[in-house]
Amino acid sequence: MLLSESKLDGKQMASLTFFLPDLSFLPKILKSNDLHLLSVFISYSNTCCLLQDCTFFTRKEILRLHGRYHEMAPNVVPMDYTKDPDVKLPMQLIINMPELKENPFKERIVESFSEDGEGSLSFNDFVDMFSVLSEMAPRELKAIYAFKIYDFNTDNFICKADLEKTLNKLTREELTAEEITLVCEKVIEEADMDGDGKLGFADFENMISKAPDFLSTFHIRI
Ligand SMILES: [Ca+2]
Ligand SMILES: [Ca+2]
Repeated sequence: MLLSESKLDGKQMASLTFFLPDLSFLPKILKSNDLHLLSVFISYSNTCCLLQDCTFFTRKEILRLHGRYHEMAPNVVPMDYTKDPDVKLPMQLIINMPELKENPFKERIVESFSEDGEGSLSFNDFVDMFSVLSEMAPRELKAIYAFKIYDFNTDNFICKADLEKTLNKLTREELTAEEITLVCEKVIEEADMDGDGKLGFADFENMISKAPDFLSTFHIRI
């Protein structure tokens, strides 16, 4: 359903406009120009905003996250955020956190949450990242970011080359190149519902709905 096709009543519109300005995820989704992602996101963000003020963390957890962010670069990150400082930490610092260090997708994860697209994270980006990766984040939101993470060349599709990279990381290069190619062809053949030879978000969503455990690996505790 495209956003423009949705028939919202006045009350729903009011709740949308109430929630939208606070959504720090939104610019990134909008950048992808994908209305399907946007409409999926809005329906879920409404639910989660009602629950917990747009992040899945309590105030105490956010303070703890800030402690972690601060300790990576005490000279750069201020303790006082009331003046809205323009501070970003480079990817290299973030991917060395114990929570991410062993993750084969660590660079892609950080890139996917980086507002500047270069892998640097502001504190907001940092909170978004751990929020989506937390166990409380809804499956649909995790699916949106999983798709972004596996879309290595950021063209809004998961093609054979993206899948090959994913598989190489997952199997730590235990499969031969031929085996990888075969598996990728098979995955695309089975999941490509509209027959364009690559996986759009709808194909991907459908594929992971058949693999209930798929997103359970998408959790990080902090
Ligand atoms: Ca791609
Ligand atoms: Ca397709």
